[in-house]
Amino acid sequence: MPGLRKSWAAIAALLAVCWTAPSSAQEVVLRGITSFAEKTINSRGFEGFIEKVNERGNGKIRINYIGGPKAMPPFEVGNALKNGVVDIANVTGAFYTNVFPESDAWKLTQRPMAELRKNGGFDYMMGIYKEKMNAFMLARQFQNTPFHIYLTKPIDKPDLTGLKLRITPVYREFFQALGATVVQTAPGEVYTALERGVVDGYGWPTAGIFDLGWHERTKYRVDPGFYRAEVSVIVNLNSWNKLNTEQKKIISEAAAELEESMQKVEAEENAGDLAKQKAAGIQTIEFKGPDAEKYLKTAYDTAWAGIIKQSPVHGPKLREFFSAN
Ligand code: 173
Repeated sequence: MPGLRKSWAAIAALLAVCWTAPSSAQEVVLRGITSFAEKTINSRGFEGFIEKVNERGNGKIRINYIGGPKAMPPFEVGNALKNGVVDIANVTGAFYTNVFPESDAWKLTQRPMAELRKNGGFDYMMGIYKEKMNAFMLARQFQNTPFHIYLTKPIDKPDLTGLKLRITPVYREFFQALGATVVQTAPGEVYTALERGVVDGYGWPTAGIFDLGWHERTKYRVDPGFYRAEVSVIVNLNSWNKLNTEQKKIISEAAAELEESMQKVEAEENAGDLAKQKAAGIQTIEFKGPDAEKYLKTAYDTAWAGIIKQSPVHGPKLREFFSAN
């Protein structure tokens, strides 16, 4: 039966083509994770970046988006990236101070990333990333968004005595210096802590409290905001070094576009959320004049003291690079 033999041969040939297709195309797949809930403000930039890479990657490179805190607890993302359990991560320094304490210093930048990339500050920090995390930063998404104290009870001066606040390493020294009792939780536990009255408030950036329903349990926002939130795309160095020039270019370009485009996005998100907070009945407690000055000075001085205490060599150098004149 020559006809049948011929069609078997055709199927075999087709199978052979299919079989060899993936390896001949040499598509590299990177595992990507976010430390913030999927589709919320701090993950959306990363999700857009992945879409871009996957569109342009076109059989050469792809990011397999594993997801958010349901897939991996936020405070474990740093170690997972260091060990190559994931290749690329969307995360903030405060979530991996267990890998290296200086990571939390990004919140203290008072110069734009574009300037830090030129003045040596970025490279200095990348030296620490390489040594302690086997990683480097592709893009910082947020750089002009301050943090605030959000409360369920009012205060009338910069004094948190008698209040218990939810923190991450971002806020620890500052809130304690103002007299608060603190309890560290991942963002995913904040709603329940507020609901049960376990905490009287929490630290968080200007935007994002609506994403997780916290506005329902929040009565006051304290102004002025302090520090500058940092959420970045970080990549494992071994994973990066395995990429060819073209694959690196696709990722680097998408990352540069992300860092650049987020500046407009974050300004819009912040203005939008401030208006929404007002409409939701969240009152502003605003410190002015000497109170505001003292509040901000305490914020920066206590945080730098904490970093320098943990890292006596790098801490003072980072302070020089990151601080305003
Ligand atoms: O409050 C937090 O969970 C936190 O540290 C953080 C950092 C950057 C952006 C958003 C939240």
